[in-house]
Amino acid sequence: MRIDKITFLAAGMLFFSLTALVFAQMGDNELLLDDFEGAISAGEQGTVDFGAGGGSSVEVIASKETKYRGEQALEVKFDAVDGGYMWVSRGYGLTVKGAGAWQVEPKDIDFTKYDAISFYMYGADTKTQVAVDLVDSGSEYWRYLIEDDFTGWKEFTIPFSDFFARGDWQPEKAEKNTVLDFPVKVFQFEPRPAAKGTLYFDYVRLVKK
Ligand SMILES: [Ca+2]
Ligand SMILES: [Ca+2]
Repeated sequence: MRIDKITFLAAGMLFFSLTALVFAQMGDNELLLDDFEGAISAGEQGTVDFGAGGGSSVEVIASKETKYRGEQALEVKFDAVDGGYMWVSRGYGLTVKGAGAWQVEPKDIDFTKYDAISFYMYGADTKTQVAVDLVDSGSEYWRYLIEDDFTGWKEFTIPFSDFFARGDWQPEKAEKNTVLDFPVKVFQFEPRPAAKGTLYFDYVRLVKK
């Protein structure tokens, strides 16, 4: 009886140690920012800050069918015309307050642990570029361009050092110091003109490359 009890205790301790180790490693190397679960809705009371101008248009909904992880992904149906623009943003300090729906708030993230952002995009093979923007703590907009030249899910991991400060546009209030100031508080996607199609995004993380 005694041996059984010790064996049981030892097995239990081993299990908890391994579980703790796995969680510790996940915590060190990667942090889930956004899985696009829960309500995905439009408008000022919505949960995604998105819109378009200059003749372009964009619609954003939750996709239950095409998803990479969990119950759903972010579906972005767009028509990007020459001279137009659009944005699809999740994060903090935006006009749409409900877009601040990350798994963890920027102020609680130790950005020294991570050096890249990672996410999955389901391509539409439109041959257009998709701008991936980060907004830093001084409201400065940073950009990296990826190609929509594939179909199906593809993972992108973009080092912070590969982003460039946008020269085409910055908000009035931005501290335009061309330094990526942490914490980053917003990520956003913009399919660039001219193209029309549907893209999906899922499983946005901070990672250590
Ligand atoms: Ca998801
Ligand atoms: Ca800055």
